[in-house]
Amino acid sequence: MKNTNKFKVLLVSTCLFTRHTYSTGFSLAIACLKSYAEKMLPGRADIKNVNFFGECENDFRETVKSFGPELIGFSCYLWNIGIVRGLCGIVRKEFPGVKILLGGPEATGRRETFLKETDSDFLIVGEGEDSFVKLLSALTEKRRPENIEGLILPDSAAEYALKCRSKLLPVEDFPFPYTVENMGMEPYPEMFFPMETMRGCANHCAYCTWTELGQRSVRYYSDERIAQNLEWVMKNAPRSRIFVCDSDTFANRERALRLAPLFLRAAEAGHTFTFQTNLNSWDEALMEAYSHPNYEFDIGINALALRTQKVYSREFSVESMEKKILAMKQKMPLTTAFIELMYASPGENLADFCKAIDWAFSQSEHPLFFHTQLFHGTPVHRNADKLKIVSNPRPPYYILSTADCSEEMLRIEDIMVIAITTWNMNNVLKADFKKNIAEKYGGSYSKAFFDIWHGLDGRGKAVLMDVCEKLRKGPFCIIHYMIDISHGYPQTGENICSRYAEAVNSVYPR
Ligand code: B12
Repeated sequence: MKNTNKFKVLLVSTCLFTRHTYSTGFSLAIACLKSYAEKMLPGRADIKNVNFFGECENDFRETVKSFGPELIGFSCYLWNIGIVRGLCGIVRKEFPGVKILLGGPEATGRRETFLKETDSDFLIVGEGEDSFVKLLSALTEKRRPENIEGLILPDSAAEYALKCRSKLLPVEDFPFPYTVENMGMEPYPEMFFPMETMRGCANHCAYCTWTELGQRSVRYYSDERIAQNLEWVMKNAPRSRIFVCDSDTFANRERALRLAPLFLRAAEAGHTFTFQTNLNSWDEALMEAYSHPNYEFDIGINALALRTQKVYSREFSVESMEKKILAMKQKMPLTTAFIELMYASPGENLADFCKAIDWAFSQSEHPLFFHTQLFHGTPVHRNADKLKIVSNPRPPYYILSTADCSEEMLRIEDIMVIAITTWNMNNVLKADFKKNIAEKYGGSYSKAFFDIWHGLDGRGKAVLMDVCEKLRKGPFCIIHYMIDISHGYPQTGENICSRYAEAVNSVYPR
């Protein structure tokens, strides 16, 4: 029988909707927190994990009423902070005795401002395991949680809140997270399945939330643990898409080579994998080991303009990248590789952007373009005034203008990536589009776009601008649209993605 005297904690993950590509499954973050807390404080807390999708206020109320938590922890990312704010309001009004804890990248970036805005009790920055256990330990002993690394309280000094960091634990301390209770849902075939093989990141990119947190200390899970994770997924969630949540699984080449047979076994069993990498450590041996039609690589190139690379602290040689991409095509002909470029970045003007778009298409059939977002807590955010960056204060925090690009120019860049990606992936239009680009525009996608754009009448331009504005505003935003379209999601039908695609295709000159 359940011990009703235990301290009850509800951990909540929310997501606005389930998208088509990379549709969200469960939150690995709260699964990790619950499993670690139960290992460290056995029998002391009753922790329940829930994942809500879409409108969830009523389901949330019902869950709080039936479970009766004393503490509710919200996992905060840029895609859910609007929802989290609303749910915090419900807790304050309808469940006044319940304490609120915030954590995750968005809480980390916004810190005490977010704690105060939501009238919450506790905020944990960075990796949450250590601070969460120490907080629970204090609360279950009815002590005031004090001197806990990574924990911000409403009365914490501003200077402390700014500098505060969580303690990074060795990953061997983390127990196996995949159980129905930890995941907060039953696994099912072909689900989206997040899995990490490491923590931390060796890079120091100035636009990333994690840069300031000492997460450069990269820590790797053991090969045995990764094998155990994969076995579990193969058995319980057959053919699922395993999204490898690492900063770069291939940064350590020797390890990646060693792990290759484990991933291959799961790929052969029908799983598809998404990996993130920046190609720095790739060589032919690695390419041969990871050549499989069920692998997808998201290759973060980020920025071609040297001035932007400097602002981002992410410099690389374009020439060496080209060599690696060419070798990948030869050694991994059936593997999908998405080249990912950021645009609307400081240091990049419209001409640089056109060059980047043309370069990306010279390298890849379907590159992906990310409108740069200004995340709270990042060096770029702190230097925004100096860099003359104006951004939307609301998520997804798109940069609206820079010293190098006016608002109008950045809007045109958005329209350009939306239109080019849509036409390039459309089954009916793509042959004509590509033929024209090769024959009339010397292979330049940007020239082709501007020619089409200038030839459009007022109505045609208005259609593209309307799609662009709606996607800028979200919640289904440019990046979601781009990812779905680039993955070949059908461009006709009754859903938001295909409705936008139909509008964009309707203006293509035939
Ligand atoms: C997996 C993933 C996704 C998945 C989501 C899967 C899911 N079900 O959650 C997919 C592919 C859908 C996705 C998409 C996007 N993502 Co994403 N994604 C990641 C990724 C790679 C891993 C996240 C993860 O699960 N890590 C493993 C867990 C264990 O770590 P964690 O999430 O950080 O959680 C720890 C702490 O944050 C903290 N914590 C978290 N929640 C809570 C709650 C409490 C109460 C406490 C105390 C602590 C706590 O403790 C946890 C354990 O240590 C991260 C990058 C990274 N390596 O972290 C980006 C990241 C989360 N994504 C990001 C972004 C921006 C996006 C996109 C908008 C696209 C883009 N521009 O890149 C889209 C849009 C998503 C949407 N729904 O609209 C940003 C978020 C920035 C922010 N401020 O919120 C990140 C951080 C990448 C980055 N550096 O820019 N993403």
